[in-house]
Amino acid sequence: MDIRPYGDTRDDGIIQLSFTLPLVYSVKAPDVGKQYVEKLGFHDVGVAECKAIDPSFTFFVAYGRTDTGIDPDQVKGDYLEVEEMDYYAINALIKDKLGRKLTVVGAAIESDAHTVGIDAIMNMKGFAGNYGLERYPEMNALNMGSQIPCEQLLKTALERHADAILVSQIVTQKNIHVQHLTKLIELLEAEGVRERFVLVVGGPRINNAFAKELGYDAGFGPRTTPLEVASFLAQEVVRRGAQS
Ligand code: B12
Repeated sequence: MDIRPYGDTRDDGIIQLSFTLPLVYSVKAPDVGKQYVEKLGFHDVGVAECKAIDPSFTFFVAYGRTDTGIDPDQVKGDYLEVEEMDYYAINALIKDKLGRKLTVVGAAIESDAHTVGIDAIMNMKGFAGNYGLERYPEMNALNMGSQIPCEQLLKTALERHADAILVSQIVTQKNIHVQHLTKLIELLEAEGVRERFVLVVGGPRINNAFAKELGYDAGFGPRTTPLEVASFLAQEVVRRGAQS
């Protein structure tokens, strides 16, 4: 069954939009914004905000009604549904079911210099009110930082007998992330060690379906929290341990 946006009453189809036009502000500007939103197919359009943000740009907040709906049941994809646990339950699961510490190494690989994403997940201080993986007493977590060649990441993962490798890829210009992520998979396969690791990639333009296509076990996108990642790792490593 189709659903439509909720603005004032159920299914009224009202959406709020914000956008900037390369337009010098004038008394005509609100009408330019309104007619633009109408051209997008909205009706009953109102312009709530219209302001110069620069001598040659105008910013708008508008609302309008759409007749378009969507049936959520028709939306299919390869989504990762992590059963989120709390910090104490994750540590207890590892201790009781794995019987040893869970080892994880992480890095932003190759030319990618962005550290904040991998830090958010791994650093002791954590992110979004969650502790990072380094804080977990039942985890041995090593954050190698950024611009780490795939060879060095793999060498460290092997030396530390890691259960999981975490890769961050932020820059996606000209699909550079695909090249980097494929390089790591090819290296793991060439060394015959792909199956030893739970292989996870994250970044603002990563999703689970894309990660799976490239041969990774899971992909995490924007706004990922350390708890989601820690829950996934604990459950997946324990599950694999039970199978072997
Ligand atoms: C800070 C920053 C930098 C800093 C990085 C400093 C540092 N120490 O990290 C500096 C100035 C060095 C930089 C450089 C560049 N940057 Co920059 N940068 C940013 C910026 C402003 C913020 C990124 C950030 O810290 N986000 C906050 C973190 C918490 O979010 P996140 O990375 O998405 O991480 C979350 C999730 O994605 C996920 N996640 C991320 N990694 C992982 C890993 C795992 C395993 C898991 C599970 C989850 C996970 O969890 C995190 C928490 O929720 C963004 C724009 C933006 N607003 O996002 C541009 C941005 C990422 N940069 C960009 C670019 C182009 C560059 C440069 C190429 C610019 C240039 N021409 O020189 C260089 C690249 C250098 C290089 N070799 O990599 C582009 C990327 C565009 C693209 N699609 O490729 C962006 C989007 C800016 C833009 N709009 O153009 N940048």
